Amino acid sequence: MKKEKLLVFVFMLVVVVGLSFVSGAIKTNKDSYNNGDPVYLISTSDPLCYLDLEVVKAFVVEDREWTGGEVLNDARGDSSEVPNKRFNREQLLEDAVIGNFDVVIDCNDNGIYDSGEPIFDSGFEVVAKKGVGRVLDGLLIEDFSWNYDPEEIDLEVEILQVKISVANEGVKLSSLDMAFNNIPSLNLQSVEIYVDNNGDAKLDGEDVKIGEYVPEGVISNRESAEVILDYVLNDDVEKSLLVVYRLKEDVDNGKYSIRLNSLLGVGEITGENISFLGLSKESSVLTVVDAKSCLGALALELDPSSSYENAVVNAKVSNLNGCDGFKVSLRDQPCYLPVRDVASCVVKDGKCEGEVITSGSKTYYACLDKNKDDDFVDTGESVPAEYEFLVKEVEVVEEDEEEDEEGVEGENGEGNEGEGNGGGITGGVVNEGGFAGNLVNNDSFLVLLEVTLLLILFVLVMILFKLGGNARVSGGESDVQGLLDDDDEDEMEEKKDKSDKKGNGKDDKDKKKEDDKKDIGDLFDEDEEGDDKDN
Ligand SMILES: [Ca+2]
Ligand SMILES: [Ca+2]
Ligand SMILES: [Ca+2]
Ligand SMILES: [Ca+2]
Repeated sequence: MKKEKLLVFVFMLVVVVGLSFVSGAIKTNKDSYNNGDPVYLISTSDPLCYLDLEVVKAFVVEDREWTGGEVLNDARGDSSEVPNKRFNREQLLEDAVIGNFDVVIDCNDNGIYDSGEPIFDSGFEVVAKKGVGRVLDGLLIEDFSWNYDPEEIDLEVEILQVKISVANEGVKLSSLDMAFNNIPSLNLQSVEIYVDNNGDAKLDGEDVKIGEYVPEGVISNRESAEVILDYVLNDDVEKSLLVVYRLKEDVDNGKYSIRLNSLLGVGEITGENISFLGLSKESSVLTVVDAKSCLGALALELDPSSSYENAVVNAKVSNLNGCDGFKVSLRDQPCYLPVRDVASCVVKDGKCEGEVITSGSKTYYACLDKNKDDDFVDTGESVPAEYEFLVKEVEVVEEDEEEDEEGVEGENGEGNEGEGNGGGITGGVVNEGGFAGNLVNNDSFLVLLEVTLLLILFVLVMILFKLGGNARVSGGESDVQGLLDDDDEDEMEEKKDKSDKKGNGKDDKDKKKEDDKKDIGDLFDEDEEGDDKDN
């Protein structure tokens, strides 16, 4: 019995000693992490498992009570290998997700936790990082003035845009605190907060209202207000908030602005209250001025609206109400263009008149800045009127070609009558050149004609001489004369004379040769006849 008791004792001792070798051999580098953090395993036992293995399998499993025999399901999808020895850092997780976990080393690789295998049973937790919200400057809205305009009712004014974003987790926006700077007290319908989805700092159909403050009565200077918001701002998404005043028609003239003091929300994961960083932010300054008094759609009448000559035209402006004392600019360009007035007038009893000196057909414009915002683009602020410069129908002589032909014949008179008609290019040139021009052109043509005729005559005379022979020269001469006008006869004679003088020496030689062959008497008589004519 003593032996048996001894054996049992020894066995128990071995088990206890064995267990002591494997228990508490592993742990993670921290007990608590944020989502996204890396997680490392530390081994304090060498070896981890009393087996001849280089590496062993490590399981990250959901936290539970372990008694032995539980199946190991790795939270990462698969187990990982770690050295079977003492080590300081082996990465288990790169990017921790939220939860509570234990770590088990499966020494015998059977996918089951066996009693005695290394285990980190107290485990580690991964908790969400608290969101961090920020407010940044948005598009700058310049200080501006506003007045009530019954012809173009617009009571919404955008006064401030800011950008908001949050890191680590989404945030449900809960409230916005703001303080007014009103001189005097502000009479408005509401202050509205929009998510400016198209980021243009203008209220439009893209934008979504997420809260509003409706005051009871007027808001005095330095008063503050809280706007309850309903909007979830997602992690890592930047949005723009737009603060819009919805004014009342009878808001007092004055200067108004607002300051955002705080923006609060609740973390979507952590449930923690989050106060946005980056506040406060001041809005632009709204200056409310007198409501628009000058009303009516500007009308313009030109008297006369057409004429045959440049004239003084009365530009009559009318159809105005409450505009007395306002200046109306009269222009020959559209009102939106930065051009000088051609005339102006000051409204009295809803109308006025200016004198415009016309110069050709034109559109004239009347321009009146009814709402005093330094432009002419608002309702009924500009109007055009047509002025027509009439031209008398003048019969245009379409005889340019005929005129040219007449000019050739030396009849210049009609060409000169074309003054001011502005015919074709040719006509214009003729007119500009006047009589002298025609003379030059016709002269050169006449000279050309004369030279041509003389050349023909010369040739004919030469033929005559060649044909001379036995033919009767007197007969040939009469034939030639039959071909010519009476007018040209003298010129022919003159030319012939010149030719005779030039060719005298040669002619004499020819004559001597011919004398030898032909009847000398006949030729001699002919020469004498020609000489007699010249004389
Ligand atoms: Ca096992
Ligand atoms: Ca546990
Ligand atoms: Ca917008
Ligand atoms: Ca205007």
